[in-house]
Amino acid sequence: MKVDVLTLFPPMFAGPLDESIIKRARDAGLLDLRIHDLRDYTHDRHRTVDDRPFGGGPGMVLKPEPIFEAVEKLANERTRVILMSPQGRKFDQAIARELARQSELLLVCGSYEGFDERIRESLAHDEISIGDYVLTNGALPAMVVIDAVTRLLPGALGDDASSADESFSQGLLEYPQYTRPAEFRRMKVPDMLLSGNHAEIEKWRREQARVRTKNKRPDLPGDPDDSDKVASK
Ligand code: 9D3
Repeated sequence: MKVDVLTLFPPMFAGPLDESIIKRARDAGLLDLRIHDLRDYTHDRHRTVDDRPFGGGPGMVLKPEPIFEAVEKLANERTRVILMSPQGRKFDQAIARELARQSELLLVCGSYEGFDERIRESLAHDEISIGDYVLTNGALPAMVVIDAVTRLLPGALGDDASSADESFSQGLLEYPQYTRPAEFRRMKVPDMLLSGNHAEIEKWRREQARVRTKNKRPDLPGDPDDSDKVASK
C-alpha cells in the first residue's frame, strides 16, 4: 500500500513510523510511506499556507491553493484522499479495515487552523478524527491511522499476533494473562491455568473476557455466544 502524508510538521513523523511492525512492513515493501511538507507546494517568498477568514473572526484558515496543488500532484484515480480533522468520522477498527483494502491513501493533516471549506467539498473523499479531544494538529492522528492500517496489511504480522487479535475485532476484551513465576510477592496465578485442562482453561478464559468486557466496556458487543445475549435463550 502507498501512503502519502501532507503536513506542516514533517519532523513529527520521524520516530514512531521507524520502529517495530511499521518499520518491518516498510522494509518488506508492504508499506510505501512518503511524508510531504505542505510548504513545498507554495510559491511565495514566505511559503504562506494560511490566510485570514472571510467574514472576520479569530484565527487563520488553511488556504486552498497549496493543498489543491499538492493533492493534484500526489493523488491519482485510485487514491483515497482523507482529511485528518476533529470533524471527521471517529476512527475505529472497522474504518482501519476499510482503509487497509485501498491501494493508495493520501492523508491531509490539518492544524489548529481549519481547512478552507472548498478543500473539504471538492478534494476529500473522507474526513477522519481519532476521538473527541483537542490536539494541536493532525500529525499524531495520521500516525495513529497509519499504525492501525499497516498492521492489517497481509504479511505485516506473524500468524500468532493476527489470530490473537480477532477477539477485539469481535468486541471482546482480552482475558487475564500470566507468566512465570507461578507465585510473585505472594500473588498467585489462578490454579485453573496450572491445571493443564485445556478445555476448562478455554471456558475460564472466555468467561473472564465476558465479565471483564461487561464491567470495563459495556459499550462493546461482548461475546456473541453468551446465552444471555441470544434472543432465543
Ligand atoms: C475551535 C474549534 N477547534 C475544534 C475542536 C478547532 C481545532 C482544534 C484543533 C481544529 C483543529 C485542531 C487540530 N486537530 C486536528 O487537526 C485533528 C484532530 C484532533 O484534534 N483530535 C482528534 N482527531 C484529530 S484529526 C485532526
